[in-house]
Amino acid sequence: MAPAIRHDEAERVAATTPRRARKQTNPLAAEDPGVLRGWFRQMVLVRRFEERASQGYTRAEIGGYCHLNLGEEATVVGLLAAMRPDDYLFANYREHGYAIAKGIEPGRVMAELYGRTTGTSKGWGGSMHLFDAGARLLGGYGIVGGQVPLATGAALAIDYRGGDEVVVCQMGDGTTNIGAFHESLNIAALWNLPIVYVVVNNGLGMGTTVEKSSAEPELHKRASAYRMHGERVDGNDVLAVRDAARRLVERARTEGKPALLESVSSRLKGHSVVDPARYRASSDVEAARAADPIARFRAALLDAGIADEDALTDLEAQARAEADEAVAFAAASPHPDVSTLFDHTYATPVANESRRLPADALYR
Ligand SMILES: Cc1ncc(C[n+]2csc(CCOP(=O)(O)OP(=O)(O)O)c2C)c(N)n1
Ligand SMILES: [Mg+2]
Repeated sequence: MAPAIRHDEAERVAATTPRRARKQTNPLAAEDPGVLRGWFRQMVLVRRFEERASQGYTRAEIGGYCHLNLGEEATVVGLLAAMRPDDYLFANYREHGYAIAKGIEPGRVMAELYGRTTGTSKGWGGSMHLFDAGARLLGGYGIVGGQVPLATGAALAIDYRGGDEVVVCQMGDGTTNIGAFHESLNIAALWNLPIVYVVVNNGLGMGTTVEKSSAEPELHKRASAYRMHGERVDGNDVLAVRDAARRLVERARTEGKPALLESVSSRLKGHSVVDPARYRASSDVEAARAADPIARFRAALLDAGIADEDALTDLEAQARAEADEAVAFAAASPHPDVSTLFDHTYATPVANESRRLPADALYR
């Protein structure tokens, strides 16, 4: 399971410090309250969006595979808060929340899940293949580790052109055992590429724990094999994620130094929507629920006086309405016409080989 970040000390201090004194030392006090409330709304939006995606899948409105960001909202929002709009993001197949936080309308994300023409990939990609060059989200990848060399190549392209954008490459813990991960980190370190590799360590690659799959379960230490900076952050703390990611992103931007950030978080549900996660001990699931990043941030906002109960309830209602609107938009959008099946493929046509469509007869 995900190696626990110990909060004992912080909790002990919080419990013994008077409320007024705590306010003064509260790290949230140094932040723009409007920005913090915006993060909260975005985290709740990702949660509600994913719950609606799960429903849509169960009702067979969504096909293919479907992996959710439930429990990882602080990592999603904190990471994107550290990036400039013109920075590039590559992600694995668990990317719905990242797409929304990168600024893509939730309706277009849901429409892609629903396989509709209004989706980010015109309905031909689905849940694992969200892509929007304008928003600089360069995918959603279903092959574990597929995004890592591509993201490294994008960082090389930025360097080659003399740009000052940074690439952020999100992946899961299981991905750090793929060969391309090591090849990519090696070349990024050798060539000083502007890239931050972000490993979301949710403790599990499908049903296999990090301890069972990784000889060095402290994944941030893998960076040291390439003389790259690596560090671990509490992925359930949105401000901590933003701070760590911002530091590393800006260092990549100004000094061309790549880095590896390990964000320790938990999956609240199974690997994909259809996985009941029976391999998980109930104590592990309970620990994940107890560490829920949204409940934690909500309490912190109240405690710091950034928002009162009414304001937070209002933001929650707004987020729920936005997720509902995304579903309504997707459901009302047209399906692509089957004749367009090959319109966006790269395969070179072969002479005399007809491009058979699903309803065509195999032999004539
Ligand atoms: C090359 C490759 N091998 C195996 C799979 C099957 N597979 C899909 S997801 C997954 C686990 C990946 O776990 P992790 O990187 O921790 O990401 P998470 O799902 O936890 O976000 C595996 C083995 C795949 N998609 N691609
Ligand atoms: Mg994982």
